[in-house]
Amino acid sequence: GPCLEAAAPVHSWLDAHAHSFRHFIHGEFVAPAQNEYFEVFNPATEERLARVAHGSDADIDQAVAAARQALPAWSGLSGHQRARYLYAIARHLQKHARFFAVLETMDNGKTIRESRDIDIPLVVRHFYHHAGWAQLLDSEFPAHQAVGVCGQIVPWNFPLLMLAWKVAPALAAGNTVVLKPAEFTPLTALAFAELCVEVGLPAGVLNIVTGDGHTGASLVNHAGVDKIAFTGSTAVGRLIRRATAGTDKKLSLELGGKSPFIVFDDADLDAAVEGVVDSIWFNQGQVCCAGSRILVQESVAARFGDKLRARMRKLRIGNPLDKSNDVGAIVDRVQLQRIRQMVESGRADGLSCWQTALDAPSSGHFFAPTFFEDVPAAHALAQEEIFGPVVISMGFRTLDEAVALANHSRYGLAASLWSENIDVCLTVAAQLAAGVVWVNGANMFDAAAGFGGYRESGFGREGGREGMHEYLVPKWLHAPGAQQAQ
Ligand code: TXE
Repeated sequence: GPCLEAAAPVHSWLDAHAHSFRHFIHGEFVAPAQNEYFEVFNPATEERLARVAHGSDADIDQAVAAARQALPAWSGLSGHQRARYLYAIARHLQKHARFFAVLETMDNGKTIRESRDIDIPLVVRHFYHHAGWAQLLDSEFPAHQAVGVCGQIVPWNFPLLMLAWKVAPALAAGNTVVLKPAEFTPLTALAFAELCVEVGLPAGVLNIVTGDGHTGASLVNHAGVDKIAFTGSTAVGRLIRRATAGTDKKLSLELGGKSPFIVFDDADLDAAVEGVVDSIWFNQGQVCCAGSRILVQESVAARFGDKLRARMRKLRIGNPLDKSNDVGAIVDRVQLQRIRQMVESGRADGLSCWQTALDAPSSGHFFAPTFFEDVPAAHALAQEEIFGPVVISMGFRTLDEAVALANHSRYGLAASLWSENIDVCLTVAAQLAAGVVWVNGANMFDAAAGFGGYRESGFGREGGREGMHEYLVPKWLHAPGAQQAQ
């Protein structure tokens, strides 16, 4: 029978808020200026979870003013003092880890196994890691200062993790923040705001304005913002790049991908098949660095295809709160529709399409794991980001052909290489246009590793030392005698 994670703590939290949430500005929950709200649903059940404030220009203005006001005191603290807040946030997240995991699963549709074992532990790790950077700031970045007020816009696929990737380095470096969560998944960010109150983070250091693309655009266009950090679609990334061109705003973009997953003939094929599971069925394929394009050496292609289908038959799809399920729900009806259309167009073009049986609740937004074999490299399914549980494959003969196919993309986020020959992996890795390369693995993240793309996958890095540079500006200070004066 099903082994369900208890949803009661989240239900009582929602009840305690009367299923209604306001913006978080200057340390308080503030009603939206225009009194507009939007609804948030659980995509696995279509249950309405809450109504959430819809941010207007006036709300963004108020949040930016709060961040501006808090900036001198916050950036004036020593790194060591800021580190204490980040450590406290990490500890509190750890304490409430199960609550955040369940809330994330109910808001987003991802399986509880994933939010419990991957998302929330990575969030905690991210705050610990950046507490470390804050502590070392004066010795590691002696001639730098904070950028200022940062506008951060995050997507719905890893709501709290994307918040952590952006908020942790920004605060560590002494910036203040206005964050705009994605409209499908704002709830963990709001619970995080409560946690910041609990740890005594000074008012205005982190502000959260909920809303949609209009709210995001209002943040991008606000003259009081010094930096924009965005993760989301390439189309919106392009709009933001245009909107910030000719301004003095610093910008980092983490956009789409169509990452190659390359299987050489000497690979451990069973391990590679498990790699595909981590690559494309993790988070229902709604992952910017998903290995959505399998390139497989022709001599092993048929065997690999058989093994993959056999593994797909064992995937369990359904209620994300059921601890035994591998694949949960698609975040929203709109996304489900996009995935359906792309799969239908592939079928209409006569491509070979294989799907698992789908035995999932009919009320939720579920989609069966799908495998298109032998897709021509120029076909839309081989070029466009599907952002769903859909993988395609194509064959190659030589190493050079593998590299050429892998780089035949406007994206360049990640790549995954499978071979028992490390020379092959290193030779290929050196030639790929990809910001992240995994050898005999997929979707491995670490707070210490700078994550980001080449080409239309964006620019800037999140995590590690490179990530800190996104939130600092260098300053060469020439002051003879200053050493003695101290
Ligand atoms: O993304 P959007 P959507 C890709 C994926 C997916 C497609 C559409 O292929 O199918 O994008 O998803 C905010 N100015 N990715 O439409 O619109 C928006 O409110 C400022 C890849 O949901 O890019 C949300 O907070 N902000 C991806 C965030 O941008 C704007 C993750 C992302 O939403 C805005 C998500 C505007 N004009 C989708 N318009 C990844 N790289 O991980 C929207 N937003």
